[in-house]
Amino acid sequence: MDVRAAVALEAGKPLEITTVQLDGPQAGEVMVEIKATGICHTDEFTLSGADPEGLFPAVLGHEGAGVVVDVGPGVTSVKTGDHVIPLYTPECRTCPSCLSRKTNLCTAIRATQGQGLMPDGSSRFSLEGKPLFHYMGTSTFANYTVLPEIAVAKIREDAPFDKVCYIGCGVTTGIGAVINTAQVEPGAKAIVFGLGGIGLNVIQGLRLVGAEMIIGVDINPAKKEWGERFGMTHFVNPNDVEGDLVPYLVDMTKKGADQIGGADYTFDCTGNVTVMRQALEACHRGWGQSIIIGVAPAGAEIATRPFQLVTGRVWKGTAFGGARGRTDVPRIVDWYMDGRIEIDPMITHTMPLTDINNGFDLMHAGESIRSVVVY
Ligand code: NAD
Ligand code: AHE
Ligand code: ZN
Repeated sequence: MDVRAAVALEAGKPLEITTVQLDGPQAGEVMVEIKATGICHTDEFTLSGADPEGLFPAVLGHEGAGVVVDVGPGVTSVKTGDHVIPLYTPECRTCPSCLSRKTNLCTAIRATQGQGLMPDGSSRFSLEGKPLFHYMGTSTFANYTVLPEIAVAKIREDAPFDKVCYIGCGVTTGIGAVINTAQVEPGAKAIVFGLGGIGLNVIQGLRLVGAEMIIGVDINPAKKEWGERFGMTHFVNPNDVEGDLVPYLVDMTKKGADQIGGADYTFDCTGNVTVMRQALEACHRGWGQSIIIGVAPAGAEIATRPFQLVTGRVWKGTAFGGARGRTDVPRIVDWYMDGRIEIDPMITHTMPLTDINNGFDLMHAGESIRSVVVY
């Protein structure tokens, strides 16, 4: 069937809005009519050519919400008419990783997903008879897409697609990093580096769990007001700091008898490896944990003195906030619908698919928190 898509024909070029062909779902797959999709920095990362796994031509997009319109043979967990959020981290519940209970990184289909293909090794998308690559197993920059059954979370039907699509990545990643990965306790001191679509969700996650001190760090001064809106208690613009940023941040956290200083938890939401080092070194000696959320370009490496780890600081990473999608995403949708978490103010721009490149321009200019394409 013909569907409308924004196609990444090659790295570094704007997306091409065009009609592509989509084949129906095979065994264990579902077709979803995508109603809305967010534009995450990771889409920009891959489109820029910085992603070592980036493949072209492809249909990008991984932050969607929509309705199941067809199911292939053997599908049992969802049916036509169900409202769903696509999952770039699936949850098969039977692979060694799912069964380990130690990770959310289901490995059932990761190999073919990374090759831009469905689990049977083929693509459902094509353009003028030539296959297009899928992206992150989701390809939400098309008004219809095909997904493995294990890569959709069924959600309640009263949740608005143009808001809960953000739970498909940004909201879950930020809040999940706090709750699942760092397991932040009430009263903690935390520093969040990068107050974009992910960092602001880390901040609202920290507020949710009762963190006492939430320091936001961003080189864009406009982010001060944004951080405060979601619970940030202090703002630091590194460009306004004389001397080294790390001792400045450590000093801010010194309190009472504890004159060592350092945060209990820090979060990198920039993807910049220099910032990742600052985030680790701003942690408290003996127990501070630094969580890497940002994704860095091909070839980038992190560095620190091993002494930082010898003295008890911990470096961790998180993908999709450690969330098990089919289990956790419906609950996060409930939190939104019950008013426990905010989404609406972070969606600063909405646009039709024809204007999707404008969404990327707004991100580059630092003018948007989240742009959402509404089909
Ligand atoms: P964004 O563009 O909305 O926000 C990035 C923010 O970082 C901006 O406010 C920018 O001003 C700030 N920044 C840039 N350089 C900085 C510096 N040197 N010091 C302080 N602040 C700086 O991006 P986003 O959508 O919030 O994504 C953030 C990162 O998280 C990206 O690398 C993205 O690819 C990654 N990501 C990872 C996961 C995951 O599962 N691990 C999920 C989603 C996004
Ligand atoms: N392909 C990149 C890495 C990209 C990456 O780390 N993606 C995150 C999700 S970012 C969502 O906005 C992720 O889920 N990682 C785990 C995984 O299995 O991909 C690279 O560097 O090769
Ligand atoms: Zn994302």
